[in-house]
Parts: sequence; structure tokens; C-alpha cells
Amino acid sequence: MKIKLICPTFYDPEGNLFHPGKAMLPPLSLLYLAALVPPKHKVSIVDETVQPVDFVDPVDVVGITTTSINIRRAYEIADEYRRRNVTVVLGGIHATTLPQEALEHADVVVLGEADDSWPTLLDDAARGDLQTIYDQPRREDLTGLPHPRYDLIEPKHYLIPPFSKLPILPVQTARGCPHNCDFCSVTKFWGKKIRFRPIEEIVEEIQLSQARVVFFTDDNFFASLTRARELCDALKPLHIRFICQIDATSYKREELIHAAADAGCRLAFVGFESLNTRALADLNKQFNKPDEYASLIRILHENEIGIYASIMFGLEYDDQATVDTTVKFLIENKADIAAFFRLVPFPGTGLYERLKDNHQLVHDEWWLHLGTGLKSLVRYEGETVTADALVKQANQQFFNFGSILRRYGFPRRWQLLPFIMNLSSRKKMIKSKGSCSF
Ligand code: B12
Ligand code: SF4
Repeated sequence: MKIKLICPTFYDPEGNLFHPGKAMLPPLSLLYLAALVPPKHKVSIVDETVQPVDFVDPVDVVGITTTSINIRRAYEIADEYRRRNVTVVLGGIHATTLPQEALEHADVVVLGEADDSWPTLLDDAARGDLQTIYDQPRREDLTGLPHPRYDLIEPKHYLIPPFSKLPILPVQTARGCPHNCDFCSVTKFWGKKIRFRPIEEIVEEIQLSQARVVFFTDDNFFASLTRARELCDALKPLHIRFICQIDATSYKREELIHAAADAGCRLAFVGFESLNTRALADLNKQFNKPDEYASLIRILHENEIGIYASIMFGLEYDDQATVDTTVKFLIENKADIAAFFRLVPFPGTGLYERLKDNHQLVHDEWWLHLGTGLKSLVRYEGETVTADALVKQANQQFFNFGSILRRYGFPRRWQLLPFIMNLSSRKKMIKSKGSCSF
């Protein structure tokens, strides 16, 4: 069989398909799924953010990965392939959350993790005996996952970091998150219990890929102190540079931050979300303490690790002053880079249910309306400013040259990657006039 795996792009607010020129990372889900395809079949990968989908190219099975952001486009691609009598399989976080909706556009929906169900599905497809839903229990043991098929992507489509010939490589070392923030889809999908891959398999995967820069996709690289320490010790001899995600309480882990820096960590993505303790309580993310954020940034910088701060606006009490205070804080503390999001009520989350019950969603199924100029996904009584306007204000304040100059002066070697990311975000910001990207 000929199998094509597709990561759809998404619609920007003006209704255009998002094509950034170069993407930050290749889609790890598809690299994994491709590695699970038995060698008797032919498999290819299309990342639609950076390359077109060739509907004419003959194919037997199309597998499409979904999030709530790309789902509208995913359904269009699925519908087009079904018109051409190609078997369409949908998987990933959105299809898992809303399988009945997904089945209106697909022959098969795969729920949750697919390491075992995907090969079974392909056998069934070859025999012409497909089920409609495949649902494997979460794997307790992550030993023996295949190495992602990095060879199937074209490096020229991705951001190439300084001093590297290859793109930044996504690597997953663990699954699950013990927290349950109200806006986040992760815990329901991957579970509360963290499951770890064997360290020697991760080391082998990185060595074989020949990557110089790795993005660890784990939701919290420091989730277990002992394991994080062991992983850092094993990574050190590889002489790679890496980006990881850690939580805002990590300032207490000075020794671990030092070990991570020593192992090559150069950028840490941290979900600050807000500087407002009320907002954090409303989002069930009380473990974030805004008065500790500055210490975390300082300790990271002392260890030559940049910070990628993630911030969201759009709770009912967020206004222009909230943005001013937040951006001022980020500039004063020299946050290396930041991403500003509007509050997104992802289906399946507590936030979604709450806003839906209160009739506060602009569209109950907002994901089917992305690309139609929605300025907010949520409405509040007496609202004077949209979430999109707040994100725009933050982008304009944070990515102007004055701010970049104040935060960097002359960037040092370890700051080059986030510095380049600032220039790229600035370019995107100018193109979209600062608006949300979807
Ligand atoms: C790394 C990451 C990114 C990276 C790159 C993603 C990439 N290209 O690989 C970056 C930083 C660029 C990114 C960006 C964004 N991300 Co992101 N990201 C993640 C993260 C942390 C890990 C994703 C990952 O690689 N997982 C590992 C792979 C192996 O898992 P997987 O994709 O789920 O695939 C498995 C199964 O789902 C299944 N599967 C998946 N697809 C398919 C398809 C078929 C056919 C089959 C059979 C099976 C199958 O099989 C796989 C193996 O078991 C997740 C959180 C998480 N823990 O999942 C958020 C997450 C996916 N991101 C999210 C969001 C919202 C975004 C952004 C929209 C952020 C923003 N607001 O702008 C952007 C959008 C980018 C885009 N183009 O769509 C949300 C999506 C929520 C939702 N319900 O849709 C998540 C879940 C985080 C969250 N807090 O909720 N992201
Ligand atoms: S936002 Fe981060 S800490 Fe909170 S549940 Fe999601 S992955 Fe876990």
C-alpha cells in the first residue's frame, strides 16, 4: 500500500492558509507513525505548513494528524481524499476528543496514542477489513518505541539553528503531566502519570539523527528530579544544544538548571500564562507564583539559558493595563523571547465546559469557524477590548526594535537562537499586524 501522512496547516484570521515560509519543527507525530509503517508499504510525509498537498498523487491510505487549530483544514483535506475514494484515517488530539465529529469526515478515527493501533490498522487496511474506531490503552511501558523517520522530511523547510546543518529535531522522552490546568488538553490525552522512555534509547535516537539541536517535547522536562538529572548526565557527552519545557517553580531547582545548562540546554519554554494570581487560580494553575518569575529568569540567565515565556490574555478582567504590566515585566527582566496567546477554550477541557455552560462561547464549535476573522473565542458582558487586540498590543510592544535592543544589547553566543526567533516573530507580527495567528 501507499500511505501518505499529512500535518494540515491552519487558517489565519483573514481566512488564508498559514504558510510561514519555514516551520520551527517537523511534526513528530508523523515521524513516529511513519516509523511504525511495515517496510512492505511505501510511506511519505507532507507538512502542509511548508509544502502543498498533492491530491493527484495516487495513494491508498491517508493519515491526518489533528489539533483543534488545524481541524477545519484537516476536514477539508479528508473530504477531498474521500471524494477520490482514498481511505482516510484521522488521529491526534482533536479527533480523540471529538471522534463522532471526526467520523463525519473520515473512514477511521484513531483514539489516543497509536503506537500499537496504527500497525494493526494498516494490517486491517491491507486485508480490506478496517474498523471505524481504533482505541489502544495507554502504554505503561515506553520501551522499544521506534526511532522517528527524520529521513522523510526536507530540512530546507525548517528553521536551521546557528552552527547546525540540520533542523531542530523534536524528541519525546516522556508522556503525561501530573497537573490539570483548566485550559490544557495534555492531561486528558496523555494521563496524569508520567511515563518515561529508557534513557539509552533516547541517546541512541539523538546520535543516529546526527542532530545538533534538539527540542524535547515533554511537557515538563524537570517533572522528576532524579530522572532529569540522569538524562542530563547522559546527554552531556553528546555535545548537543537543546530546548525544553519546564514549569515556573523550577527556580527552586538551581542545581538541576546548572546540570541542564552543562548538558547543552540553551532555551527553556515556561508557561507563565499570567502575572495575575487571580487569573492563575481561575485557570487552575495556582502552582505558578508570579513573584517568583523574576528569580527563575535570573537563575536561567546565570546559567546561560534563555527563557521563552508563554503568556495568555483574554480573561474577563484582562485589559490594556494588564498587557502593559506584563510586557514591562518581560522587558525589564530581559525575557529572551515570548509568545502571546489569546485564551483558547479547547474542547474537552474544564475551561471549555465552564464557558459553554455559561453561554460565553462566541461559537460552541469555534474550531470550525477559525479563519473567519474571530477577534475573540469568548465573550464577556460589557467587554471593551477583544482578546485579539490585547495580543496585538503585546506583540507590538514586545517585538519592536526598542524592546529587542533593551533585552539583548549585543546578543551573546548562547542567545543567538532566541535572538533569531525574535526577528522571525517580528516579521510574522508585521505581516499579521500583530494579531493572533489563528
Ligand atoms: C511540541 C509541541 C509544539 C511544537 C511543534 C509541534 C510539531 N510540529 O511537532 C510547537 C512549539 C511549534 C507547537 C506549536 C503549537 N502548538 Co503545540 N504542542 C507541542 C506538544 C508539547 C508536543 C507535541 C508532540 O510532539 N507530541 C509527541 C507526538 C508523538 O504526539 P502526538 O502528536 O499526540 O501523536 C501521537 C498520537 O496523538 C497519535 N496521533 C497523532 N496524530 C495522528 C494521526 C493519525 C492518522 C494516527 C493514526 C495517530 C495520530 O499518534 C502519535 C503517537 O502515539 C503538545 C503537548 C503534548 N504533550 O502533546 C502541544 C500541543 C499539541 N500544542 C498545542 C497548541 C495549541 C499549539 C499552538 C496552536 C500554540 C499556539 N497557541 O499558537 C501552536 C500551533 C502549531 C501548529 N502548526 O498547529 C495544543 C493543542 C491543543 C488542542 N486541543 O488542539 C497542545 C496539546 C498543548 C496544550 N497545551 O494543550 N506545539
Ligand atoms: S499547562 Fe503544562 S502544567 Fe498545566 S496541565 Fe498542561 S502541560 Fe501540565
